[in-house]
Amino acid sequence: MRPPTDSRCTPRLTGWFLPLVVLAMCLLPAISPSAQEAAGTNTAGAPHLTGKITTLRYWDHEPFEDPLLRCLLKSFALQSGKTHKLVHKAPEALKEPLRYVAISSAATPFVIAVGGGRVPRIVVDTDADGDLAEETPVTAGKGKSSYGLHVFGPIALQSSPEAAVAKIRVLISGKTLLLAPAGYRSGRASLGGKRRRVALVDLDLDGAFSTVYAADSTPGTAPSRARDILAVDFNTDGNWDPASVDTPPEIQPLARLLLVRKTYYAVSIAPDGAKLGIAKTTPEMGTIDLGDTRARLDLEGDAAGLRLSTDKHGLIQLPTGRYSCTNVQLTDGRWTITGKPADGPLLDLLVASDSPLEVSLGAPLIAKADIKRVTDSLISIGAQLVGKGGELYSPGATKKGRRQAAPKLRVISEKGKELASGQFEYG
Ligand SMILES: [Ca+2]
Ligand SMILES: [Ca+2]
Ligand SMILES: [Ca+2]
Repeated sequence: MRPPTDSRCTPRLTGWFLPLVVLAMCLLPAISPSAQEAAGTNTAGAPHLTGKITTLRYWDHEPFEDPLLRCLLKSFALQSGKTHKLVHKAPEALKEPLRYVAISSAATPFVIAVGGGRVPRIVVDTDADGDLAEETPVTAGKGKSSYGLHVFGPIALQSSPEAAVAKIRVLISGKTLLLAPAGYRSGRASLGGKRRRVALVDLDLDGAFSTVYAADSTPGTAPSRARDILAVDFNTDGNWDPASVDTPPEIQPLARLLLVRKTYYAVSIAPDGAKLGIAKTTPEMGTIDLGDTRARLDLEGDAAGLRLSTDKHGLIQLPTGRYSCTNVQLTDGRWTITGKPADGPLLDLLVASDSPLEVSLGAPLIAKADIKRVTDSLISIGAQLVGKGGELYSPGATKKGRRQAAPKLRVISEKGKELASGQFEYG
């Protein structure tokens, strides 16, 4: 096993300022658990496959040896304790002290218990019934524990008697547990005039590869993240880039449409993921109206994952559906500044065909200091700009594609005397 080396898959604060006091960060790569925590699923079994049909083969991989699974690893903090609220029968075969983690990002939440000892053993509630006494303990794979990581699995899960079986791998390092599907399906499909590698991942671990955005989540809240993944090697470089600049993100939550250049494709998937249908389509369209603001939005939704810019009238045309904005890039043609919606209406946008959806974001931007007390004598100060829609921007702007100097900080007393000063640094 190799340690993680693919920096594109490691969460970064690129474009954000590290606080003046740099806090120790997690040593292991992970998709933020908070971004994956919402529950609820909508398993959309495709009624029939349409368009060109591609056969996808299942590949079993070690998470750190596969670029796609490495990007999808999720990290969880292990909690000490003799019991867990989701467990009514504790594991009998593990030595104390026990540690637990609840995997709430799965279609059905389940618990993993970790036993003490030099080489940890784990018990997974494979049927999510809260009973760990019936489960068989798993020992880390031989010869696969290196760099302080213990690797377990593949372990089969079945979230309900009707559900298909999903397989996971679990990695443990100290107080951190990492989880990934044990494999995924992939093949080559014809898209946008080229044959491109595509992959399907059962990310919510319900055994089906066709789980899309849950359109029935509570209005006004961020939609469910429990959904599967469609990855497309858009730039045909053989890698999966979750945040490519010049192409759509290559790793997207699964949706019913896929946009390649200016063409929409309808995506249909057999629930077992073995067949993928892709057909050109003309979807019903709606409009987002940003008024005077010029911006590029990254959107996730039941219709599609999209990266779209306003036209000269501040309008964005897109398929009707329910979306969540994940990134905003404001621009005036020369300057750009990027931010993320923190909460509020940008997380839940309902686009219909009858009238444009007016969305308020961008200027005026209000400067805000993000102050945290690290110790009694140490304070961490970060800088943020807050937009009209509650979105948070890095104060670092780019001009004609070049990043400008980081801003400075001055701490002033009530009498106007400078007490301290410093320069923010890019992280
Ligand atoms: Ca069980
Ligand atoms: Ca699934
Ligand atoms: Ca690529």
